[in-house]
Amino acid sequence: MSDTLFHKIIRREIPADIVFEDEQLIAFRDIAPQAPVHVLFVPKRDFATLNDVPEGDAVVIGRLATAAARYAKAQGFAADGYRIVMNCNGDGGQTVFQIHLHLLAGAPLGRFGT
Ligand code: D5M
Repeated sequence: MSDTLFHKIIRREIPADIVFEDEQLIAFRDIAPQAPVHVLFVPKRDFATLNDVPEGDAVVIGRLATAAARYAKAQGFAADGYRIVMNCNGDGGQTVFQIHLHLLAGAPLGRFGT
């Protein structure tokens, strides 16, 4: 396993406000929230960036998205709406090199960006 901050969270080596976990992914609150709700969905399998996910592993990305939708429904804001975002590499603003999906919600969001 790689050794990003998020791997350390998965291994419980650093604390996080975990809101969901199963065998395939973990979800925890972003430490620097950009919206009233800002949760990160992270697969347990290692993929540094979206570029590193082979076509055959597309289900990993799908699971992040469906887990985010399930969380939104469970928390009661799915109907109001939300945004999911994945940043990739420098121009995309990626800072942690283990893929993760941002879930942003809780207020009307700007048309672009987070
Ligand atoms: O997003 C990386 C995100 O990870 C960024 O929004 C801050 C967040 N972050 C960084 N460290 C932590 C810890 N320790 N807990 C929770 N959230 C954290 P990116 O898309 O790579 O820019």
